[in-house]
Amino acid sequence: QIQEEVSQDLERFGNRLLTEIQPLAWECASNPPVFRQYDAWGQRLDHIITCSAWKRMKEISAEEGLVAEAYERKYSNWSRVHQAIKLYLFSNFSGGFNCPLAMTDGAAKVIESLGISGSLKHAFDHLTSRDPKKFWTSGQWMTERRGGSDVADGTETLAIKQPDGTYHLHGFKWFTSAADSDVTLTLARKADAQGRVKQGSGGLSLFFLKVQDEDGKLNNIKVQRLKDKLGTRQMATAELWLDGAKAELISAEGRGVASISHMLNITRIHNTVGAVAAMRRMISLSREYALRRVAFGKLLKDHPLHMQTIARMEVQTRGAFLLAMEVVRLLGLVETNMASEQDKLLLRLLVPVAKLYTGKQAAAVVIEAMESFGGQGYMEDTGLPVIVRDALVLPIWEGTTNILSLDVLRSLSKSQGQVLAVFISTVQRKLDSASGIEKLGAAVKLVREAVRLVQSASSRGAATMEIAARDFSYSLARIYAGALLIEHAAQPDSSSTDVSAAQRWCNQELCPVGMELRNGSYDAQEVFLDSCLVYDGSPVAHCKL
Ligand code: UCC
Repeated sequence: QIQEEVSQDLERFGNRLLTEIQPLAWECASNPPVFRQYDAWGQRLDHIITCSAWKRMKEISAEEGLVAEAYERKYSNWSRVHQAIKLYLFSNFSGGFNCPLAMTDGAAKVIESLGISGSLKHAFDHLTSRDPKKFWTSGQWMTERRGGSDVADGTETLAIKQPDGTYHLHGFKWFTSAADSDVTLTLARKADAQGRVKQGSGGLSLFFLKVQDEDGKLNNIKVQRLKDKLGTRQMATAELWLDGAKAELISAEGRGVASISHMLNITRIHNTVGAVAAMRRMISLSREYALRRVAFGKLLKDHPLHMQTIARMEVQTRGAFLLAMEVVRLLGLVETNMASEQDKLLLRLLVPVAKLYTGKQAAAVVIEAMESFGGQGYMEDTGLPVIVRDALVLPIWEGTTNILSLDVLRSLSKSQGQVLAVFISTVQRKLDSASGIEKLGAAVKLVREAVRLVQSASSRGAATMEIAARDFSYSLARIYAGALLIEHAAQPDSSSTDVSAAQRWCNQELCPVGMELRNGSYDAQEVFLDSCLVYDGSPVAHCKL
């Protein structure tokens, strides 16, 4: 019953994407936002002007419940999967509107995690509304000049308490994406009566603010300029001065990072879904092209080397898709109180793993797929460069690969290794589902060996683990996706291509951290050599120069 209802909704949405939404996406790409700082008479305006198609995307997002779906929970724990599939379909046709949706979902999640009360109830209702007139989007103003990664030390914005209990924020936000949003969450340091602030993570609190008042006047915010970005140009990212912006403290004092991490985890999941969507879209186009394009006397599809190239991308995309959906499945369980403690731990680990791995995969796959069109792939009027540019932000936005690798280690140390224990037992269970299936035997063996290696790697000291963090995280991603592909291929109704995808995935190096440990890559001498290689000599000598 549910499956039928959801399938019908997805089919209807798919048709809407092709007929109504795709042309809007083109319009968004051709009419990026414009910043008008002054009027003809030199009066400050600070208007970010967006095109009508962008505004329509907001209405459509509400109508389709692209955020609401996750909070109405009509399908209980499966609502998140339904939402994720709709976002997966929407992503490449959204004209960049998937970015504000990610942050809006994240803001709703933060409010839900804090308990939906008082004025936040009002905001939550708007953020999760299906009514286009009522629907609000949210920003996430976290990055300041001193750091997008090192938020704890990089945040300088001050919050000064007012007699009415609200705060005035003063500071400069360096990247504020979807700057035309209705509301935002932001971090700031609360000043005491003497104007002193606490430095570091413990000095940061989380604030909620409306970007404009009822008359459309900015909330003591000045727009310095719009960012000139490589991609996501349909969406306004701005530099903003907060010059006494009125805000509400919504977290416990000093718990800003922990509170906003709920938002980060949601936006990282959106990032993962967007990464898989970009890969799938490029492969679909590439596959179509191979059916039509003739070279050297035959269609591209009849050139084995060309098919091998696309097949390799296909295997990557299938692994990424299952990883993304597994994360979403776990999120759905946690949000409906149906998750075990193990599910919660697994989700904590897999969010950064999936985000960092699929972001890198997407960047590689979209470039490879662009190449499969030859010179045409490089031409703007094919629309392909937009997909490529937009995908290149995926490894950067919401935490770079190395920062997320460190987050993987954070999840390990905070849980005293429990996340890894659950990871391993879950992988083993998935592999067990394929026991006795001969054609999957070799793949199962390879994953089991990789699990043994990654477990042994995890027992290294903190200093080694920090240097190994990226390889360790890649190993987790490859092992988990391998187990998912095997589990999928072990289903009674699986196809031969499901089996082949599992086999091929597992034939890659599944545990790079084990390999690099054998190579001694994390030894002190190698680490010193890294710097020497980077600076072509001793790093000390370089400094003297
Ligand atoms: O700048 C950016 C934009 C670039 C491009 C923009 C244009 C294009 C846009 C296109 C859109 C499509 S993006 C940059 C975004 N920045 C980030 O994502 C932040 C990256 N940095 C981190 O994630 C760091 O790891 C921090 C900020 C979380 C580290 O902060 P701390 O304060 O040093 O970390 P702590 O002390 O380890 O954690 C503080 C608390 C702890 O909880 P308690 O106190 O209870 O022990 C942690 O367990 O926060 C908790 N925590 C988390 N909990 C930290 N991270 C998490 C987490 N992921 N999940 C749960």
